[in-house]
Amino acid sequence: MSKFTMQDIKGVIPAMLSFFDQEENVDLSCTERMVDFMIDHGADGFYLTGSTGACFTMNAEERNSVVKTVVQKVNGRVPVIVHVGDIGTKKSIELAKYAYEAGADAISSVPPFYWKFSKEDIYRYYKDIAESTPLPMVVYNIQLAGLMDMDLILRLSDLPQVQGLKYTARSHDEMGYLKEKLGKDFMIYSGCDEMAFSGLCAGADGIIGSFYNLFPDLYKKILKKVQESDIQGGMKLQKIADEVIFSALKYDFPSVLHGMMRWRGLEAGYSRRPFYTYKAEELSALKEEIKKIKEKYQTTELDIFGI
Ligand code: MN9
Repeated sequence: MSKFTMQDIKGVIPAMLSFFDQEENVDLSCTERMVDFMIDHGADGFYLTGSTGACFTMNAEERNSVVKTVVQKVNGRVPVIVHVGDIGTKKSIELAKYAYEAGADAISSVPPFYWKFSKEDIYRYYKDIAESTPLPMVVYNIQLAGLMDMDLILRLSDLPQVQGLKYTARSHDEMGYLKEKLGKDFMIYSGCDEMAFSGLCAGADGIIGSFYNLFPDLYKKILKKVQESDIQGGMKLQKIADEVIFSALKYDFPSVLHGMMRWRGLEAGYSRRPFYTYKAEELSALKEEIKKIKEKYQTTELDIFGI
């Protein structure tokens, strides 16, 4: 049974990568190491088997093995949200039931995608999954799956189990509006790592994203700046993070993150095809770019990369 309420799920939440070995098997011991690394460096929770976690390259058994391993390793230290999205309500329900039994604190899903589902289909998809377990549901609005409009989001938020929204869109005015309208107990998570600072300023309760695998510590400082109303300090840290992200996004994503985590001294596993796994030398130009960012901002924040 979860000891966290939905309102306890806040702060900096890595959308966890899935870690594979060189033969592309799910690497559960690497996954366990990464759980400790992220918690030790400020992670306030985990978001598992989502798009950053390459969930659509994995079968249900593999997704569940990640969930079980992480929930056990976390051992109640922070809450765990499990993304159960799939194109097939029954498949998602099975993943949701597993997440509940494994001890997750919330479930989440992208809308069904690929075929152009109607708003009514999408509504029913969420309703059916949300009603299949007692866990709260975090709706996930993301361009990759086709952004849902405001009417649909508001309709979904009326479902009692729908208690949060992960909002990976750049229209922060809408995110702020939703927070205002849905109230303090409806949790909103800003999903663009490039806009974490502005997302938090717009009223988001937390941030869920890919780069928090790499430097949750830097984003914890950004969160603190917001809490202290230090606009200049927060903007400076966000700019540093942004320049790193813009440089990293010139490479295959999220594969590049595994390589960058290695710079922090972590054995951070490999990607699964068709995601590419970089050799160290293929990322040397990126390292040079990051050195320049460090010099430009005269910052010690990027010393973590050993540059
Ligand atoms: O919502 C992630 N979105 C996608 C989470 O993967 C599309 C973000 O964390 C981005 O990866 C990040 C980089 O653009 O903001």
